[in-house]
Amino acid sequence: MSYENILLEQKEDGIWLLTINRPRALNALNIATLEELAAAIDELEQTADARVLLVTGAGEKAFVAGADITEMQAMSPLEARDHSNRTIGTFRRLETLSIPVIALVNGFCLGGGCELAMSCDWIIASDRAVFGQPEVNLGIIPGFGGTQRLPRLIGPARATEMIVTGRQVKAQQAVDWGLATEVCIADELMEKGLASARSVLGRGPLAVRMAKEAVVRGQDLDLENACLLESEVFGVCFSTQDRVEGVSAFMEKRKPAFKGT
Ligand code: CO8
Repeated sequence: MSYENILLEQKEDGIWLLTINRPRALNALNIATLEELAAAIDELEQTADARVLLVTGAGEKAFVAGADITEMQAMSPLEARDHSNRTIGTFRRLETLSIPVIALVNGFCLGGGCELAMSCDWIIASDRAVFGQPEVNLGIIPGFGGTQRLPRLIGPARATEMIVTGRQVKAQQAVDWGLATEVCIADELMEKGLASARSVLGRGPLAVRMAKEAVVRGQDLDLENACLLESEVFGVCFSTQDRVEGVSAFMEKRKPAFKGT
């Protein structure tokens, strides 16, 4: 499928890259881009050899500088609510995609951009990354999940402070607070992302999928039910050939050859 506002490409065996590609508008998420993002998620769900997805923004200045503010000007309250709802659905589909999704953040990561990055499984930041939820400056609040995901990631006090003041935080602060996992120099961001993705590839594909499912779905449950979910998913792993291969390879002191079955 061809897209106008995003690029979806295979970088290496098993590793796919989705780039938000509107650098002249700092990759702001207009409706067309969000529709393409939803279509790309459909495509990735059908792509058997996709094992890890990297998400980034084109150009050197921004990951994504937010939802497209120009489009918001004429929105009615109902349209705004529907748009928010629809996009929250798209971001949830990214979050629950069956493969790990890594955000590579290379500059402004604001508003809807920060919300997109937080819908990924983890964030690697370049030293030029700046995170923030500046919506209050526009007289609105985050509408793509920011009021919910940010406090879950960095705690309610820091999140509320960021959201009600519009305070922006740099890469190292984001790492210190648990929003990003690591920071690197900008030129090395893609290589860091690829290295992180490659470190997933040698593992049992079904185990990776099950682990992500337990983590993502478990977040919404109380501890008792979340641990029950883990036991269920753990049990499912025992129905796979990968489990037989992984355990045999350990016993035989060799590298496992997982087949994803
Ligand atoms: N939307 C549309 N266009 C944008 C956006 C945006 N979010 N951000 C930047 N641009 C455009 C600028 O208008 C400019 O275009 P042009 O060259 O045609 O004038 C171009 O990108 C370059 O931007 P600047 O000239 O402003 O670049 P600077 O380096 O001077 O500043 C900033 C960079 C600080 C990032 C600045 O562009 C800025 O403040 N951008 C807006 C950031 C922001 O407020 N983001 C939050 C948006 S609201 C949001 O995301 C809510 C999500 C939920 C929505 C629910 C919908 C119903």
